[in-house]
Amino acid sequence: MTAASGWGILKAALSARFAMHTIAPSTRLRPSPFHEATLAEGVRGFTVYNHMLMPTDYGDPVGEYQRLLNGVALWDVAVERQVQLAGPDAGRLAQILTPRDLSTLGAGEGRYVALCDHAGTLINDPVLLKLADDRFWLSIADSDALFWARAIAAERGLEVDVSEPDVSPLAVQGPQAEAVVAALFGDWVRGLKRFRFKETAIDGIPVVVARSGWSKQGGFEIYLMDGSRGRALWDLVREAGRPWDIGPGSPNAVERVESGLLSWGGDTDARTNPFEVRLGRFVDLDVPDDVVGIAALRRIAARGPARHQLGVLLEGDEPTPPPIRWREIVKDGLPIGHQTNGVWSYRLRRNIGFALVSVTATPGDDVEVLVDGARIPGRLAELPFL
Ligand code: THG
Repeated sequence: MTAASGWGILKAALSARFAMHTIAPSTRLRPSPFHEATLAEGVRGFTVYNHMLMPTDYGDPVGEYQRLLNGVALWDVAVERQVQLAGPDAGRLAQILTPRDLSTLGAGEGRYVALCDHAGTLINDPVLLKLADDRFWLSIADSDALFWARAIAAERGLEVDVSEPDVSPLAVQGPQAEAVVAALFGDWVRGLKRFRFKETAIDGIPVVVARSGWSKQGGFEIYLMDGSRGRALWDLVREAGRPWDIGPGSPNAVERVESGLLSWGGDTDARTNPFEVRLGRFVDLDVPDDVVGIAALRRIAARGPARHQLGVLLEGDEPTPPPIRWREIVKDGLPIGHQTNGVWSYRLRRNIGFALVSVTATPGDDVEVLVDGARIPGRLAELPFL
């Protein structure tokens, strides 16, 4: 695949911009229970997420991408921390924290939800799991939702304990993920619908098995419920996946941009509301008035959001390095918003990204993107790209 030569250029450009640094060991950056396993796999790069290190790179970007699209990959996503709501008011607190209607959510079901502040700003976009009427997990993105949930619970006088349990997800993603997870746990996993889950155990390791994951290639997440067994669980999945040539990977920046999945904190800023980033379908305006932010969200919905999220394709057939800052987008000489992420799409053979732009801009519009001082021609597009 000629993408490999493209990658060579990208790597050269990257190393010119980022020197190689090390991360100081510290008990403040908590290791994942899968940390030793990922080191043994040859992990090469990390990002910081929820005050933890998350593997992002095993040294073979094209191979890792192809494994996700055509095979099956194993991801250490322990950084997707759980905020547990436990107690008689757990269900009330869950509904107060999100404008998505939870009245029909059953035990063993999950849902992708928006957390908003009182101004309707999106402050996290977790997967919510209902374990029982009095126990929920928010599987959070990269913001301190635990403190938020505690504060709201206390201010509302709710009888609920908010804590971080010893739970760490391991994602198995790709078209062969179902075969691997079925080989491990049994054929019942094939019947799981998206975001549904079951508590079970394997070799005495307590886990939750869910159909979910931050890719559009299908897959499961195995939530490890005993942090001392990380290596054991990793090795079990690795062994079960051998017939399908499983290998290590990580949440894949290229695939998620092609697929249109949101990265909170990367694609959002401190003023972004859910309507602007395609999460309006998860906001139910008729939830009770005590839901945090609902009054503001109703006002925004009535007025119509100022920005919306589209794709942007840049001119040129050479990979450019991923942006580390939002890039200004200009249309007819006027700034209309920003490109919020950027990757070289192996399938489209273009530099692509998300555009958070004025609603006056629409797919098909010709724009210019400011890339390191240069004005690169681009075109707005519908999301997802693929
Ligand atoms: N799994 C778990 N926890 C997580 C993530 C995850 N926490 C952090 C982060 N990812 C939360 N963000 C997302 C974003 C998108 C999706 C899931 C979590 C997702 N979206 C689909 C989509 O947009 O097409 C489906 C949405 C739907 O139809 O309901 O899956 O990945 N445990």
